[in-house]
Amino acid sequence: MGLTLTEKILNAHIVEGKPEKGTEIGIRIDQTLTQDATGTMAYLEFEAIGVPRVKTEKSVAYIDHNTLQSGFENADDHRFIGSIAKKHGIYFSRPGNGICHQVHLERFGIPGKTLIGSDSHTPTGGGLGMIAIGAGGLDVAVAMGGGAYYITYPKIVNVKLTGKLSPWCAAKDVILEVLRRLSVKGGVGKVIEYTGSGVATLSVPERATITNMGAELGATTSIFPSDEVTKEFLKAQKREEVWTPLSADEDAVYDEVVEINLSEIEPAAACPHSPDNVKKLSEIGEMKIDQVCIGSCTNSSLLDMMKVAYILKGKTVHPDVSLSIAPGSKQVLTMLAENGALSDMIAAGARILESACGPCIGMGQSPNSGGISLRTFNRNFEGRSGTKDGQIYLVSPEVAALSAITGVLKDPRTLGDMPEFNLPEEFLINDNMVEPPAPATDMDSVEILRGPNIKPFPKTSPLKDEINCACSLKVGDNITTDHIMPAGAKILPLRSNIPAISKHCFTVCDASFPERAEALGESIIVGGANYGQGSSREHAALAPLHLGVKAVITKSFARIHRSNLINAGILPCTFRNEADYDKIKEGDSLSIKNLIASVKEGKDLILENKTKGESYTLSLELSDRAKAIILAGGLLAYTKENF
Ligand code: MIC
Ligand code: SF4
Repeated sequence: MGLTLTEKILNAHIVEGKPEKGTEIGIRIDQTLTQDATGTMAYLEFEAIGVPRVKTEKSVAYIDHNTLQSGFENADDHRFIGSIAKKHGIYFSRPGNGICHQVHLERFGIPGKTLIGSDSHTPTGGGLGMIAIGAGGLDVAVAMGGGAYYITYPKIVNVKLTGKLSPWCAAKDVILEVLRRLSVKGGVGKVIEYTGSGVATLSVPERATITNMGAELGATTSIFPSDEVTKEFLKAQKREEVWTPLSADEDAVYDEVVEINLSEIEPAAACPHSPDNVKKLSEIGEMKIDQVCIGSCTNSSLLDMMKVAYILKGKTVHPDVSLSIAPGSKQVLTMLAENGALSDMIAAGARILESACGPCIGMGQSPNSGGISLRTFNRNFEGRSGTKDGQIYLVSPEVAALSAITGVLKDPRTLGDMPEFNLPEEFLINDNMVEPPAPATDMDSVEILRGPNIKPFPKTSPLKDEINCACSLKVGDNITTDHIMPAGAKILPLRSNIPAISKHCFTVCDASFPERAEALGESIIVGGANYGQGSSREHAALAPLHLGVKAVITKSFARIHRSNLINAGILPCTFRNEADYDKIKEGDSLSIKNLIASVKEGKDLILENKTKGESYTLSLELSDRAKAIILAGGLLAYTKENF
């Protein structure tokens, strides 16, 4: 029986476990990446593990998220990350060099390699034929130290592409169609593998848009084959030598097949407040808009920007609209400056932002009250833009640009003929903003620069045999990490300070939660289905840990967040009977006994609701390694014991 591309790469990297679906495997990690909002914690954890030099083939630390620097905190974090990278063998992509995923695709990604990154959009690398997975900071720290990364051997979904995109229809519309069909829960436990004759019609940046936003499916990752198109891209990046052809065997067997004819794809938008709330533009109609933001790791490549510049050329941004553009990397921005496209954007009235995440993570450019904002980004969760009642629609760069000048949501097919947009034969290569690490022989002389906002990893302790506490919070389905640990310009500066950031935990849902949890000392959170979807931020586990949360009981969890809870030593339990969810109320007094033996033996837990005088069965499906982590009180303690 033939193999899928996912199986080929995973199997070649397995260091623990067997290639059996649904079982846990440990894989060797070739490359890691971090960004600054998760990076400080990841490097504090790496330091705590105590390995002197990274053991990966390449590890890169990017600064791209917290670049507003409205106080000393972010600048201190940048200096900390720069110095720790230099010491321990990590390449440092300085602020200004671009968004981690865009730069990694351009300069570092290699077909067939494994990459984990402390950012949920790490699967962008799947556009180059990598197995690229988003993970918590602690998992990345362990991988930098040479440890394996553990995942459940995934089911593999084949998205078979045929046909060719019609003019003005985009890769973004393709992934929106996949999201419409599969939903934000549809990818959990799965890898999405793209095949079919349509693949060859898509450039690497277009493929990367699709794999990037596969994160919104909840998928472990997404991957395209490495073919002649990949080779041309790498050649244009002067990296042809890293290319290898990679694809699934003809007779590969998939767990599910989804067929998409690219010729039938139409411009679409993900409507508020979920990336899978997808409608065709024709269904939404030409509604009036207030803001357009173009950029983010999903849509900020040179190709995207050239299309935007073409549409804006000689026009003026509509008087009722504010347009911001953030090209994804220094390479993209420089090339736009050199070929004149940047002038066309500026002349049209675009507000040019630095090459960074910016508005995507609520770092500036929040829309007006109730404002309708079209964004080329990947997430439109409520409040993420910084404006609680902002109405965010996710669209392609083509839709965004044309709407910016017309003032309404506009179908770009009304533009008529589309010129051919091709990637350049040679990209402009200048890696002067990537600092190589100090040679191993000099590492002792590198001083680590630590600002006052950088606080150590929270204390954990081994699992106790009993939990007796109250339910401090009950929430519904599809809670995102933006609900649990909001981002934005005010809170992001606190990413290296868990006690301070914890004061904002869950405040989107309930402003009094942090105080209540702290007063209770210990508590349990109850949630619905797909709890913890979205970002990889381990802060969504570390803040509850700091606030004394011992267990989170839900109908189901999103993958990365569940691992982050285990890594923090918090029990991720699910209801055996989902109807029991309805029986618990906030404030109920809860108790779980015999924890140590139940965890060791993999038995169900009994949750006693003392307020109601009822008991419910909870399942806690843990691999042997996860059991050991939970018993030790988290991955850091476990790693220190076992490394
Ligand atoms: C995001 O898009 O939500 C982020 C910000 O990039 C996060 C990481 C973070 O919270 O720091 C992610 O996607 O993992
Ligand atoms: Fe940055 Fe936004 Fe991409 Fe996250 S989704 S890495 S915040 S650009």
